[in-house]
Amino acid sequence: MKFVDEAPIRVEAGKGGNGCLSFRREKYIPRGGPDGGDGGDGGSVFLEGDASLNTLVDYRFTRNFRAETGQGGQGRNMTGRKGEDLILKVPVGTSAIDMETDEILADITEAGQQVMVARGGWHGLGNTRFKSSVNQAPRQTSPGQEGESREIKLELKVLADVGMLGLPNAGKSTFIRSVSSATPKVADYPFTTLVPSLGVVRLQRHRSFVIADIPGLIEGASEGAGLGIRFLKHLTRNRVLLHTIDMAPWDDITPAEAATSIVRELEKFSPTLVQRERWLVLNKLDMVPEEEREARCQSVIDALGWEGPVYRVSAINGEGTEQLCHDLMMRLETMKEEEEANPELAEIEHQTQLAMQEEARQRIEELRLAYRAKKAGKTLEDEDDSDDDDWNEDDYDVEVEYVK
Ligand SMILES: Nc1nc2c(ncn2[C@@H]2O[C@H](COP(=O)(O)OP(=O)(O)OP(=O)(O)O)[C@@H](O)[C@H]2O)c(=O)[nH]1
Ligand SMILES: [Mg+2]
Repeated sequence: MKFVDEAPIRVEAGKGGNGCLSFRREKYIPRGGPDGGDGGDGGSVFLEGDASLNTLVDYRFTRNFRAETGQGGQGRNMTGRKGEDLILKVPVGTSAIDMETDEILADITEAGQQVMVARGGWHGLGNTRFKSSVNQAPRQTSPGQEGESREIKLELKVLADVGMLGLPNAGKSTFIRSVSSATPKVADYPFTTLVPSLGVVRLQRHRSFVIADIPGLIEGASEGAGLGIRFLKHLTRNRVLLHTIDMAPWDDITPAEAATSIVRELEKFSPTLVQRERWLVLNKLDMVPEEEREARCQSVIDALGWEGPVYRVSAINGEGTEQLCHDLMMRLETMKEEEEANPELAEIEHQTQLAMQEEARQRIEELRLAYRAKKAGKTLEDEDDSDDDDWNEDDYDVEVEYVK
């Protein structure tokens, strides 16, 4: 699942410093010549690729960027100081588009790569420059030029780092609402979320990650029940899965049963996906009387034989969610650092993703064939049987792209 993170910003390069009008004035040198220095160039604005960033969320908070103006020239032929360039750090993969002309100004494909998006104004010339054999005392100077300014749109295709997994109604969308600025629909009935959506969780400047809300999964999904498994495919690209469990369900299913049923479905879908890093998120604890909480949480942990991370939260009032997001951020950063230090790990990750996607593809293909066979059988039995099954092949291979 890709989504396009966008941020419109305004960049303004610095104006060039003006040239100076000045004559040498010294004792005993009655008619000193011109000595007005040139101005300094205005600073330019650059984009620079930064591997540690993965969203454009920071650019939603500050939108105007201005590089420094060049200083004016001075007497004694002193050149003005150049305005400082402004370097805007962006994630690798960012493109910058001029909003007026639709021209692509920059495609940042590597860390450290710099591309200018607004050129600083040229410096003005001091009067010294205008001296000639016929004009020994020019009074002419030139002004510094304006810097370029542009409205640009930054665009980045992002992949979710974290994926939500759980039964319908577990509180996945509520969680995303509470930790990001995304606002997926929340309601007290199953299958509220029908298509995946993404939210950006921003901890602080330059630290953010992307989380995917996918529709709930139910028992039998791998055989096509509910919304089926079509959306599980998206989870194959996430680094950490949050298995969310409703600890105060309305129906008869216990949290422990709910938890194990999801794992069974995952196993059927992709044995590699089930091995992925998964964290348990025990949700809606505000609904459980305090004295029962620990036993209920333990029942889920025991049922799963769980040894991984466990978080006890209440998505609706944000209890425990901050710590969870903090730990997720740390974990994602560590993974990235480890992969940078050891390219072998990155290759293993790549192969794992390919394996999961292949398993997903096969599983979906099996379902497709089963569906076709069923449909063919039906047609033989009864020519008029209307096709009430809502299998739509397009649903299975779509790469959903979200523009926010
Ligand atoms: N009391 C309480 N209610 C919650 C909590 N989290 C979610 N809910 C409620 O549970 C219901 C379902 O929440 P959603 O966020 O829509 O659940 P979901 O997992 O996204 O469900 P689907 O989209 O259907 O898969 C809503 O009525 C929420 O208000 C919580 O921590 N405490
Ligand atoms: Mg939902």
